[in-house]
Amino acid sequence: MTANTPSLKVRCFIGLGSNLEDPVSQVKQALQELAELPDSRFIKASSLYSSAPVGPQDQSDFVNAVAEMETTLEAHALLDQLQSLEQKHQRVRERHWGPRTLDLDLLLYGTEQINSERLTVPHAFMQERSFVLYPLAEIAADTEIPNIGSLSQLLVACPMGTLAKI
Ligand code: ROI
Repeated sequence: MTANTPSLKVRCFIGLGSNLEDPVSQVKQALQELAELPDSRFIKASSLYSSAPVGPQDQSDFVNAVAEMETTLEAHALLDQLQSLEQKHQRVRERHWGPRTLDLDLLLYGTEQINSERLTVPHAFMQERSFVLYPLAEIAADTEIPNIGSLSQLLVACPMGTLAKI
């Protein structure tokens, strides 16, 4: 069996973020929808967190969370599912690093490193973003980030900043 055998269950983590159109409801609704994805099992989600925007500051604070799933979908097939959920939320994304209705990022897919045109896993910048690392630590403190290091080491170098549990 190879890592790509479709029936193999892969543990993965998805980052959720929203700062438009009632972000708490957007994230809660998206967690529900993740639980209904085909060929996947929802395991758990972190608390919801608020944080000041990383990037342009002239936008509202974000609501963030991280979900743990188990899936038999190949990574790009899972990405397709996540993107169609984003579309369902009539995702608005006005500009690069600007406000958005719903962002669903595939943070980790098993221990795989993926660099395709559509997908970078581990997710780019996750190692320096408190709104990813602290929610992830809440549900999976022992996580190793492929080619980067242990989550506990990354947390030492990443202050919580404005991040707060809602
Ligand atoms: N900032 C925060 N705090 N949370 C996010 O989810 C988030 N997502 C983004 C950018 C615009 C980079 N900033 C963010 O895509």
